[in-house]
This record gives sequence, C-alpha cells and structure tokens, in this order.
Amino acid sequence: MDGFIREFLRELNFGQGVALSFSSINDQYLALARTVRHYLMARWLGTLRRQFETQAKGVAYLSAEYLLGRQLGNALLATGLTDIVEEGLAKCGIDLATLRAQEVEPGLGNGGLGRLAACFIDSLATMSVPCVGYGIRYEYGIFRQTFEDGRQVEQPDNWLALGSPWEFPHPEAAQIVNFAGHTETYEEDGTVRSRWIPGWSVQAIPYNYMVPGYQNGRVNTLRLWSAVATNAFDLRIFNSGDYAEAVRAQTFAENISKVLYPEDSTPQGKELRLQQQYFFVSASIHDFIDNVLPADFDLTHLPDRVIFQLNDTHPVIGVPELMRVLVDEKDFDWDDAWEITKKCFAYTCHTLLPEALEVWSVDLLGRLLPRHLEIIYRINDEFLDEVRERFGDDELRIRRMSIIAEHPERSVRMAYLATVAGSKVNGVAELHSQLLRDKVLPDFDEFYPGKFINVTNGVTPRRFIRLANPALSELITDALGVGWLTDLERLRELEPYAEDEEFKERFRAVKAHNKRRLSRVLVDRDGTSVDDDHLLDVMVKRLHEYKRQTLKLLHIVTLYDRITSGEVKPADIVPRTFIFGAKAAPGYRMAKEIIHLINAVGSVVNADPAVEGRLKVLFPPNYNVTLAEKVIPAADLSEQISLAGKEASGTGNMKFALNGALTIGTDDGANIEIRELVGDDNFFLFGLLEPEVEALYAKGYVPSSFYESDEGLHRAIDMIARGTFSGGDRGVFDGLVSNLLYDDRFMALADYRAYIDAQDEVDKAYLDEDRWTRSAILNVARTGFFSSDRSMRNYIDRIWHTPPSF
Ligand code: GL2
Repeated sequence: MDGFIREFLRELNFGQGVALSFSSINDQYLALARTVRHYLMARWLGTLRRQFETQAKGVAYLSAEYLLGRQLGNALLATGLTDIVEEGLAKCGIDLATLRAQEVEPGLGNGGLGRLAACFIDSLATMSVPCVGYGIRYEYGIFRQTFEDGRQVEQPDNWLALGSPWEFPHPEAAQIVNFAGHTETYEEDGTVRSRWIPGWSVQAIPYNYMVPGYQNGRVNTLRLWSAVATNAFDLRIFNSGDYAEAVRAQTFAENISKVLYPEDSTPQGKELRLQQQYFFVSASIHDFIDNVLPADFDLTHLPDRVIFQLNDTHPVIGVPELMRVLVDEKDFDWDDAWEITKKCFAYTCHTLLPEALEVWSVDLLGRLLPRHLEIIYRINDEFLDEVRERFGDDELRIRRMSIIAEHPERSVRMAYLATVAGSKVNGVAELHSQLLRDKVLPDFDEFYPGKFINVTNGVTPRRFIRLANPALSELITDALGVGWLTDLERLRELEPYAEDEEFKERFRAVKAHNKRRLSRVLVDRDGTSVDDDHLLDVMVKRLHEYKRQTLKLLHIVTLYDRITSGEVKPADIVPRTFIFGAKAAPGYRMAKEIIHLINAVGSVVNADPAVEGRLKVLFPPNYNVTLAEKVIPAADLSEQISLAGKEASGTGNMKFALNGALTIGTDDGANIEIRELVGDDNFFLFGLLEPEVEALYAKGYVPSSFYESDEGLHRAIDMIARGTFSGGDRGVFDGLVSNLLYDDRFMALADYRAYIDAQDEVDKAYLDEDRWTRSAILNVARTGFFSSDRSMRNYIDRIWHTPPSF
C-alpha cells in the first residue's frame, strides 16, 4: 500500500503539478487514474509483444459505437487493487467513492448496440482472445439530457473537458483517409485497371484505450480514431487576413469525429454519417495491415490472421474498402481478392425494423466514394450472375436480391452487401435470428445454406454484477466461493438456496440495501427518492414507440384512476415506485411527446395526496451506464414490454434478471430465452405472440376498437385526452392520443388488457414475500447463460475461429 501511496502522490505532484493539500477532486481523480493505469501497463505491453510474436489470429471488432461507462472501477477490479487503493487513499484523507464519482463516462454509443460492443471486448480480454476494437473517438458522445417543463432538452456531452486519463494518442501512427474525387481507367500489362483520384482527405489519429481482462494479466486494445485536417490551415489565405477561410478546411475535417449521431435503431442517411463510417473503417483496415501484421506479410493469408466483425451495417463500407486495397493498392487479381475478402468479414444484424436497415443513395455514395461504388456494382453483378445460374432468369428474385435497390431511389442496401460478403451472418437472439431468415433475408437464407446463425447476446458480469452490485456479489461468493465471475453458469449452484431461509433473508437485505443506495443517488442528483417498502418497477431503455413506454404509462394511469375514482382503496393497492430512464433521438417527435407525458403524469401523481405513499413516478434525466449500475440492482420488476417481433434481443432484460428482478415481458427478443431458463412461474408473460401480431396487421388493426370495448383503457386514454395531466389543456397530448387511437403501429392498445392483468398478478406475487424472493433467487441462479463470455465463446467457435492466445 505504501507503494501505491507513493505512486499516487507522485502523479499528483509531477503529473498534475499540485500538492495534496491544494489538490481538487479532479486533480486527485486524474492522478489516481494515471496511477492505476501504470499497474496495467506491463500487462498491456506484454500482451502487445506476445501478440506480435505469436501472430495468432485475432478479432478486429468494427463498431461505430462503444458505450463504455466509467473506467476507473473496472480498472481497479481488473487489477485487484480496489482494497489497497481505498485504504491508501483513506490515509491521504481521500474517499475513493468520491473520486470514482468524478469520472465522466465516455458515452460513445446510443444504447444496447454500443453497450454490447463494450461487453464483448471486456469478455474477449478476460478470455485471453486477441482483439482490437476499432471505432470513433467522438469529441461529443450521446447528448446529456435535461428536462424543461417536462420536455427533453439536449446538452452537448463534453466528456473530454476535465481531462481524459485513459487514452493514449498516437499522432505518429496517423492514417490518411481519402474522399470524393473521381476514378479513371488505365492499362497495365495489357489489362485495364481502375484507380481512384481522391478529391480531399483527412488524417485519422488513433487514440488507444486499455481493455483489461479480469485479473488475468491480459490487456487488449480499443483504438478510436479522431479526425484532423491534413493541413492545419492555408498559410496563403491566412497571410491575406481571411482567418476564418484559412481554417475552414480544418473545421470541415474535424467535424467528422465531432459528434455521435444520436439516432438509435433509426439512422438517417446523412452524408456526415457515411463520412464517419468510411473514416473509421478505412483507417482501421489500413492500421491492421500496416501496424499489426509484419511488414513482409503476404495478404493472401489475411484470413488466417484476422476476422473483421461488422457490428451492424455501420462498418459495411469496409467490404469494398478491403477489395480496393487488395486490387488497386496491392495488385491482387479481382477473384483472389474476393476470395480473401469473403473470409475476412462476418456480419451481425441487430434489428428487424425496416427503417433501421441502412441504405445509401447511389448518388451520395458515388460522390463521396466513387471507386467503392464501382466495386459494389461489380460485386453485385457477379453475385446476381450466380443467382441467375442457380435460379434462372427469375427477374423478381433478381430484383429482390440485388444489392442495388431501384426504388424509391437508386441505392445500396448495406445489409445485403454484408450478407453477400460475410462468411457468417448472425442475429442476436433466437427469435430475431429466425425472423431474419424467414422475413428479412429469406432469399439469401435459401441461397446460402448455413450462412445464417444465431448468437444470443450477453452482458459482462464484471460490470453488471460485480461492480454494480457488490452486495449481491458478496452473497454469491459466500455461497459458491470464487470463480463464478468468469464461469457464470456456476450461478446454477444457487438453486438450492432458493429454499434456504437464511439465504433468502440475506437476499432481501441485499435488495433493500441497493434500494437505499439508489435512493441516496437520486436524492443527490435530482432531489427525488425511492421508498423502501415500495415495489420498484423499472423501465429503462431508449425511448422508442416499439418499446412501448406508452403502455407502461397506461398502466400507471389506470392505477391512478382506480384510486382516484374510488374503485379501490389506496390501502388495497401494492405501493409502487416507477422509474423511467430514456433518451429520445432529438428529431424523433413522438418519442419526445412520450417523454413529456411521462413527466406530466409524474408531476400529477406525485403531487396528489390521494395516492401519496402508494404511487410514485420518477424519471431521472440523462439515463446512462453510470445510473444503470445503480438502478438495475435495486429493481424488483423489469419492464420488457416491446411488441413481439420488434426488439431484436434486448440486453437490459438480462442485466435485471441477473440482479434478481422478475421480468414482466412479451414473447420477444431474448425475453423468450430468459423465460425458458427461469421458468414460467418466475416470469410474467403477457401479450400477443409474433405470429398473432402479423395476423392482426394483415386483418387490419383498428386500435380504437380496443378503446371502445375496454372500459379501463377507455378511461385511461380519456384522462390523458381530457387534460388531467396537462392542467386541463386538451391540446397538449392530442397528437399522442390520436396516434394511439388511429394508428398505434406497435399495438399498445391491443396488448393493454393482457398487460394490466399480468400487472395484477405481479401485485399478488409481490404480496407473497417468500414466493417473490424464491423467484428472484431463481432468476439469478438460472440466467448465467447471459454472460457475454458465453456469447463470445459462440462467436469464437462458430464464426471467428480465434482461440485464446496466452
Ligand atoms: C439493438 C437492438 O435494438 C437491441 O434489441 C439489441 O439488444 C442490441 C444489441 O444487439 O441492438 N439494435 C440497434 O440498432 N440498437 C440496439 O440496441 N441500437
């Protein structure tokens, strides 16, 4: 410990340039972060050296998003230093928790997809599998959400402002990334070849981040790219006095990595977004070839050294990029290059929503990346020739399968390109993978037998159990001993404890402790609190109509109505605190109206003495990984209520179950697998099944008929429409109400009654404390399957073939 104190004080004095007695909390946090990273350094350098020596095959995970969460706690956990550091700091009069709270989390992702990438790289490091994560170092991550009069207001997320002790910039390893211009043909040795004459270029500067394995001596690398201009400014223009014009190019270039696009699952086809995608993918592929492979490496063997995993369609432009590198830059024959390329990519699809499947207009792609468009055309021509060979001149099929869509405008379907190029295509939960094959890409499934597989998502137990829930972790370790954190199926051994009175008592104490901890956090950040004796009912996830926060609201309004109308006595209702956490994409109108309504309902309910002590609605702003780590361990009930067939997987659902919350959920995404594992008795299932949803759409869905025929629903909607939550103003939620009554694309009204009935069952179950605790323990014991270590094992065995390398 003395060694640690010496190092820490040294960092404070020599790194921050302050004495302990004059240091700010931020100084102390930065000094601590640098001290801790020193402890990881030998492992990191060792990993890099061994990687170079063994030349083992590794994963290059290409992802536009990494929602990392705070780094300090994880680094301490990985090194096993937490206790020493806590004691050492205490000797200096410093509280470790205060320093941990000082860290601004890097929010370089929108939601589940970005968080999944962070879990995956954690697991690979812990499993000693070589991996480089590649992505973008956004200067501004996901916006900071505040509320004004209940409406969402977005603030820039200036996460780098107070210093960024976890990153290592390497300007000397910059890559040049080109854009625009034109292509030309030329002849060489009797063959006609194509080349790209770019119009402009930017530099990509890599920033390295440590990805420590859990107490295993390994540290992998996350490499995020930042854009800067190739020339800082034009000296000639500068000298002439037009300063703004002189730095225009610089501003333009730096815009590329300036800000994360805040659309989750519904991307907009903006030019800057395509620039971002090509920027990081091109830099990453070149980086791998130039810096990870030895100088004399024969690229024919590239598939023996790397698999580029495409995290959704965002990095798919990497496919024509690798072809261009091989054919144009490395002089490979087209067919040989295509054989290599096909083996080097695999594609994960994360959605079923048609609007989320990216397409780029040929016009835009041709302007920004003219050579890539040519390459895509040729890939498509050859692919369609193969289709013709198999199926004859089936023009409808050809049109359906073409990578190039003709309507509504000529465009490139990136998911098709990824499917044609990828050695494997995977969905992220059983149902999702099945629907992907049956509904989204059926022609491709027929054409490529065996290419489509499922790998159900997972979450890292290091962050989402050990760090987020120390009390539960201790209880588990007391029962099972050590080792479960890297072998999560061992949680099964907890099953007998579901009948053990003492264990049950301790388990309840853990929940109560976590509720009090959450309450303190909420008091501090928002001045709100959670009541100890309330059922804590939580819905945290992005705001999207398909996830149906509105259905949750209808439940709350119904309970409120039951009490205020006198239908039930307040004392007869199970007291509940509802917590929402959700950001809406800034341009998504309906999502923002729903946020407004949640806050409006909360204001009225929380202020009404008639329901005091019985119902409470909390909506802490700016839900992020840091808050998730406090909310999830405290929850009793996990809301996973998307319309069946719309949520590809969900990963929050897994985190809640692993922390001992019971799920109320539809037959959707990974909910299905959770229910199969925990058993019907320990899960509240409700709602239409996916085929029933399809049948209802086909027959013609009339939401108002549900409103007409269900009194509870009628009353709940009327309360909103009448202005109960908007000071009597009927206009405020007009759009939202009409949308529900006359469109309701995600069938909240059709599932309302089943949902309310299931919630009434929840109340009954909760009143039986013993039964509830038993179910909660069984949820923990039976969901070890959802460790991201297991997901990674699946990818490794079935897609990547990258064994651990020590
Ligand atoms: C998502 C899915 O919506 C979500 O169900 C899934 O769990 C994650 C990770 O696979 O991917 N797809 C997507 O575009 N976003 C997701 O969170 N943003």
